[in-house]
Amino acid sequence: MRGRGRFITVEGLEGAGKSTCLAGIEQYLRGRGLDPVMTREPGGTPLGEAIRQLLLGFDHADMNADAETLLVFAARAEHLAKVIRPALEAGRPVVCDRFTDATYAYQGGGRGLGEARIEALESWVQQGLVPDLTVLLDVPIELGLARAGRRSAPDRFEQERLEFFERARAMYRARAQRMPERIVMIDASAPAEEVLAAITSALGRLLDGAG
Ligand code: Z5A
Repeated sequence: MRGRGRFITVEGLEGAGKSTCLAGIEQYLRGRGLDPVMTREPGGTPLGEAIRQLLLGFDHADMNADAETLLVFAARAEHLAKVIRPALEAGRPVVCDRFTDATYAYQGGGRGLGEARIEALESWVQQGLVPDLTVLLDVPIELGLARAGRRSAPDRFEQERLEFFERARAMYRARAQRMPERIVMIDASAPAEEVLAAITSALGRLLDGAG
């Protein structure tokens, strides 16, 4: 019988290069004979995608930070039940573009909610399931914003002030320092090929049982 699949998450501020790296991660895993489920948060299910619209759009632009956090976890509960757990139990790797570290960064750090309430929701919703590997693409805020700014109109998070992203980045980095066995922080200001090489090397360690 196959074992449980590996759960891999990719994190970073906007413009860090997550979308760019996800294609390379999928290609690497397929090259290793695996059949990964590629998904994202908020989203990944019809309900999750509807919640994503609420979170990123401007219809409820002034939503309360607790409400925002609960919406993120509502989408996550559905995602875990319908997509993530079934795939892991079937032995497939799951690669998720953002997960709970983003909640710590954006709601805990950015919105100033702190970690305790997020820990409580994490333990309720995830029941002990945490990623096996988290790739944190770390970029200076201005560089990430400049890269992202080349594209479309900003969403509700992208139009936040610089200090919001500074707090989010500080939370991401603090968590990476505290959990080096799970979170691999990569300097994402490097050229894309170098970033991908660092990611595949971390994936190789995970799959070969050394990480
Ligand atoms: N959110 C939250 O608040 N709480 C939560 O719990 C969760 C999420 C899960 C949506 O996330 C928002 O949800 C997010 C936080 C919130 N908002 N913010 N900010 P998202 O992941 O969907 O959106 P995003 O962070 O805005 O993603 P993004 O802007 O698409 O960033 P990216 O995927 O990291 O960047 P990219 O598209 O790969 O790259 C951007 C550009 O840079 C592109 O033109 C690339 O060609 C270029 N690029 C990428 N890498 C490089 C390198 N290495 N060198 C040069 N150029 C590069």
